[in-house]
Amino acid sequence: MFDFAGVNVSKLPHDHHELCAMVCPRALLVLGNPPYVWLAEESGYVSCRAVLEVYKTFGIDDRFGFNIIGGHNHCVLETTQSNAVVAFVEKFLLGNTNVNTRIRVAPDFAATDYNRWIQWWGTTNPIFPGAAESYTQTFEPECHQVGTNWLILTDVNASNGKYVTVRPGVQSISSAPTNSWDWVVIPFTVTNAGNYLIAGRVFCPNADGDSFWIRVDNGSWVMHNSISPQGVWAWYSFGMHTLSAGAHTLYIGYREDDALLDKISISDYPFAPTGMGAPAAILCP
Ligand SMILES: [Ca+2]
Ligand SMILES: [Ca+2]
Repeated sequence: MFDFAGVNVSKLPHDHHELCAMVCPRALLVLGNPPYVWLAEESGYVSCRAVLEVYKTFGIDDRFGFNIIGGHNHCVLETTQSNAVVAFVEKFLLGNTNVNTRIRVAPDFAATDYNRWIQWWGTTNPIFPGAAESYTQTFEPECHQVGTNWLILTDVNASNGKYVTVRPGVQSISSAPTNSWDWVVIPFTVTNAGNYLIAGRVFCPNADGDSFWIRVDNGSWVMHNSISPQGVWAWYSFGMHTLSAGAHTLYIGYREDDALLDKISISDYPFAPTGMGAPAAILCP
């Protein structure tokens, strides 16, 4: 459980959905304050979405509301939260049945894929959506824009038989290389806003050849160093990325030479592929 301590407290919606669901069929309003990290509001939000399914099942979803919003001190109500409290008091303590209590406010988590956690509800089979139901796209870097400082080389153990790597002796250790001829550029599109895992099938021979720079759209370059395992083709996670629906661009910059890149996977399934991964939609000779 220590994996979910400290700054990671928000990553595991654990048991509060059960605690809140026990309040049903009585009315319940959940309030939150996302900037306070230890309140774990993203998991609180997912828990609220789960609780809402319970109230819906009983046909009383007006009895459950949540307002998880920042911009106020700890234990101090923000204006829309005060209004939410008043609405619940009006309806459920004073009997004013015309008040709207279907309050679902959590602007910080508009891109949070809560459905991943609750999609099984009603099936009696509590499992995550599998890789087969996920939105996954793969790309062969050698078939996209490969800067002239890179080489396209062949290997029977590489997907599509080819991989890319920087020219020997060319490195960019302390910051990402700045010119387009230093990059591999892969445009891609996602149909839904959400969190996506970007993974690369890489071969890193040793500690002097085990790193890349990664950037998505106009974001910051992120260094990935000490990639493991070493000495084999393997999938490595370049991290989860929150993406809006629509077109995006992945930039890969070299860092240490000898690091090889075979394939890229972008998926809302939160685990890297195995083997060669799914076939890429765009191939080249
Ligand atoms: Ca290194
Ligand atoms: Ca390849």
